[in-house]
Amino acid sequence: MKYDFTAIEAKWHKIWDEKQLYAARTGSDAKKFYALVEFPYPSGAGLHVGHARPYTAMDVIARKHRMQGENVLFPMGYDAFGLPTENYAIKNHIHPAVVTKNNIATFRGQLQALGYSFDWDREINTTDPKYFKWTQWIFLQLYKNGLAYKAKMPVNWCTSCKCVLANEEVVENVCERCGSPVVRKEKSQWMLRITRYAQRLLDDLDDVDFIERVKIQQRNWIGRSTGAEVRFGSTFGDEITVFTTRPDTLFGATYMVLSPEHPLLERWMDRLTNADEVKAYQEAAAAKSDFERTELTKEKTGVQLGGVKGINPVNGKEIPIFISDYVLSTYGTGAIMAVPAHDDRDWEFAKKFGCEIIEVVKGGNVQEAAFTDCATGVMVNSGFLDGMSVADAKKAITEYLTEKHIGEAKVNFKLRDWVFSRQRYWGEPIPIVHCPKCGTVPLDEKDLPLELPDVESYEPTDDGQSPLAAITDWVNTTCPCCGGPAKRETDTMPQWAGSSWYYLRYMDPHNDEALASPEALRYWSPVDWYNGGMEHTTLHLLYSRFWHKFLYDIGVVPTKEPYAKRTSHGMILGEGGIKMSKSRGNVINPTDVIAEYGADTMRTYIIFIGDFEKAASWSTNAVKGCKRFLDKVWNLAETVTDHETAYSTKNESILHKTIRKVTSDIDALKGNTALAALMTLTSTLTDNGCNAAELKTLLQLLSPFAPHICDEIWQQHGFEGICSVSAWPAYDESKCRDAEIDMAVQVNGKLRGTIHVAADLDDETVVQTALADEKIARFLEKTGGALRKSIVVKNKLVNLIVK
Ligand code: ANZ
Ligand code: ZN
Repeated sequence: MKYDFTAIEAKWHKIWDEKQLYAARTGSDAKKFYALVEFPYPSGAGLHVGHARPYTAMDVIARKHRMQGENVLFPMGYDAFGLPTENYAIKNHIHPAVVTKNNIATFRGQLQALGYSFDWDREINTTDPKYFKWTQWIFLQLYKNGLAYKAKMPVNWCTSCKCVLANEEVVENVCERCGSPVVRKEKSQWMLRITRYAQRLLDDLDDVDFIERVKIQQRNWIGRSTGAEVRFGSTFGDEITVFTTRPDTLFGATYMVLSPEHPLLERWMDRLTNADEVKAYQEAAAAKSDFERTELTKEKTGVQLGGVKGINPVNGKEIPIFISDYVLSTYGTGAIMAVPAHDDRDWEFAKKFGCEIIEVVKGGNVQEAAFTDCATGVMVNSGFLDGMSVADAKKAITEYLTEKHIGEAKVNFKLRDWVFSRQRYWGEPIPIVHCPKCGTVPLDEKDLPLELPDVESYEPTDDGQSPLAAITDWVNTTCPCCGGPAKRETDTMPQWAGSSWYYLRYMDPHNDEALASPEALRYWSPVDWYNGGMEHTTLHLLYSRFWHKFLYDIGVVPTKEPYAKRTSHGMILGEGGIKMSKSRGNVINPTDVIAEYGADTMRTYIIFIGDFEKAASWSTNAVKGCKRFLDKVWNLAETVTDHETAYSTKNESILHKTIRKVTSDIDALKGNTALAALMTLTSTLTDNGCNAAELKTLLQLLSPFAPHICDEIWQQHGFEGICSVSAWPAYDESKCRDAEIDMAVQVNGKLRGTIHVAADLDDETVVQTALADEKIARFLEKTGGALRKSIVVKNKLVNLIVK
């Protein structure tokens, strides 16, 4: 019979579905295993091979754990709100809901064609009102707990999406999504206080099994800095508080810098002798992004404030004050003491503006370059700190500042609050009403979900208003508090909202009373293994850890962390190692591969392609190689006609060894080497002959990778049950030893005997065994020759040259 993968795959999809073969059972006594992959954004382009890699890898793991008797939850859904759908809808005059529905249908079809063992009964869609009811409910809890607030602040504005972006969405000054330039705009925004969780988000990384590069990226993003706040005086009387990580260098502060947005400037403006110049500089700075402003290579700019001086609190020295855009308003206090001798940026600025450079840590030549080493230097020109190490000086000065009430120790985080509103249509409406009498009023929970109105046009406006603002019927409402006329909030939530808690919904997706029942949450939490893209490390992964911790604090979820383990995959590149892109025309569509070679080949190949964590490039030749491998399995099965229940002695050792290897490789994300071992096993069984027991084991080991063909062959041979839910084969460590073989022993090229040794034995041991053999030893004694040289042909013969 021919290996008709198309018919076989269709047949088994139907059987798996009818039998609900991969359904997860909440409350089961079996050990639970929750395997999660990042749900896709259902774009118009359909599923691509970049999805297939992590999905297949996790499916292999889920299938193996299921065969090991665990109660596996492996769910799938769609993260369907967002700009690309909305932009497509605008261009083609189709409602985003319709676009979403069509795209989801395409994705679902592709995912099913790949044969993933998802529990389809738990499928979710973030744009479903039954789902986003709970996204809105979480927002209300955040609001009631003081973690959601509205604030006017400078935000990142994408000139093309006409929408604000979170810091996490701005990459090198352009919009992460569309690549257009990002500018700064002062706007009133909904914010989430993720900063309140900064320390816990950092500390609890110690308790989870995330790959190291994920932990490092999150730690850097959270960016904890320890130092001190110091209150300087000024000749205008006002205090200027600065944040510094180097309070030890206080005696070396020769000027100060305020950010162009610093609130003191407005207060001082009338008294400054160069107010016009200062105002012009402020305007220029406002047009730049943080990225442009802090770029290290860029030339420093600034303006000295005329008519005012700062006063260093430790020595009473009057020093100039500048404004410069290299000081950000959003970090620390928005003001710094500048120590050009020991800070690179300050040094550059001082050279350009002719500021004094005073060395306070000995060790370099501070007129030539800033000396920034704090491990070796000794304090100088610093009064009572002189002679101390930097570390000791930090402690001493911080104590001094505290005692004199001019400063104190301070911890700062780089992490900023999360800008949570978007001026677009296709997102969750924020469930808030603005009442002229009562102010900001949250909707009643019983009025959730607050659905989007049906509209004709959802084009964004240039004035930065959400398209919802134009739908007066929807906007005008009554205040839940006083019953008077009020207006709805018209901004919507960002794409990241729905994905911040979706893993909880899978635990109990049809619940109308709660986001999930306490029993389901207790049973399934935490996610045992979550694989996803590195690009989400400081976005989705961090946001969802934040929401989870909040839900833990209000008693909704039972664990502090959502995910016990996090891994990440490398990218799939086009043939020849270049990035796949539409413009290059080298995008591989999994559907085409499935049509030509079958889903089992596609799955096998995407795992065989290389180290899971590293980038790998597509090779059509290697796809064909994987197809030939499955053909070989198919052909091998046709040779098996017996009903043996035990392995033959010939194949016993390789079978046990392969079980051992595949069992550990799958959980180590080394599916590629597991498959290599299965290819070797298939060849060996083909050469040696294969019995029914041996075929069964081969099929079970291969089943997580290529489940359709294995279920089919299993059924054709009348083996009991269904292969993909049969019990994972066990191995016996004692039988994993190497097979034994006979080797010919020659003396000076003539056959003189044979030895029985373990296969693949090292040359030296082979020679020693040959010399020790009774017959050979007697022969050598008789001829009286001494060994001069030996030649070993692996697993075949050893030739002893004697004289
Ligand atoms: C004096 C000093 C001397 C500093 C020295 C450094 C070296 P991190 O590690 O990033 O926290 N700084 C403080 N607030 C700033 C702001 N809003 N914009 C730009 N720079 C700011 O760095 C903290 C250091 O960055 C602070 O310590 C301050 O310069 C500067 F030898 O104070 B330092
Ligand atoms: Zn009211």
